[in-house]
Amino acid sequence: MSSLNDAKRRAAYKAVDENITSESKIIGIGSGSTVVYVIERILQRGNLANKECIFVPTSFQSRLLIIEGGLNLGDIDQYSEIDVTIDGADEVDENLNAIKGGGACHLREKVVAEAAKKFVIVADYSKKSSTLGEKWKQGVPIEVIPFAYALVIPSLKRLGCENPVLRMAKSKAGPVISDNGNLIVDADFGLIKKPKELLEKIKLLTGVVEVGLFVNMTRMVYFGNEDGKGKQYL
Ligand code: ABF
Repeated sequence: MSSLNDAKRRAAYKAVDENITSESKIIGIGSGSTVVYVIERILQRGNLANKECIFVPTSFQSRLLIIEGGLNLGDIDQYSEIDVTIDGADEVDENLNAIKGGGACHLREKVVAEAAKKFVIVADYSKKSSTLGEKWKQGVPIEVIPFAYALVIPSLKRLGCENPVLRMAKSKAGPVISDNGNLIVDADFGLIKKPKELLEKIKLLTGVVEVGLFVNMTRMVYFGNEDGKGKQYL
């Protein structure tokens, strides 16, 4: 089996080649390491092809990728009708539902995904599962307003998560703060057989801003399998 980086690159290249056409003018750019290869492939098309396009970021990281690539940066307020958004994921099940937010960016990612006519995921084959929670063991990422943190923890326990964890910065000096100034709580619910049901329950909790479960949103997933057969779509 090829290396994961080869798979990321293959998934990203194929997703760009098959989904960013001459008709694609407003393009949502996700976050994470696989998306770096999406920008790489877009830049290979050449400036002329990119000149007419506007690229809408989903995070500080993707904003930097767009700027450093010399691409036209667009604001979601100006370009809220996006032709295609390409983003990464932490895990994808056989119905193309995804866990996202390992990078603490899932709120803006979900906004830019929802604004797109077509939402496409690029994720190496290690992210492919039959059921969410099978491989991704860090829990469902949940963005929470700081004021409500102490309320959300017991609420998540009542929903069945034994140990909701406040995501700390690598230095452990303090919590991860999202681009929106909120906290991230990772809540492990084990195997998630009914992602839509769980998403709805968590989303209703007071103080929860957004949940890293992307349900019934994804048109197509590229896993970058060597034989190219990794592509799945609904
Ligand atoms: C972002 O990229 C996040 O939603 C997700 O957690 C992460 C996946 O990162 P990578 O592409 O590096 O695996 O889309």
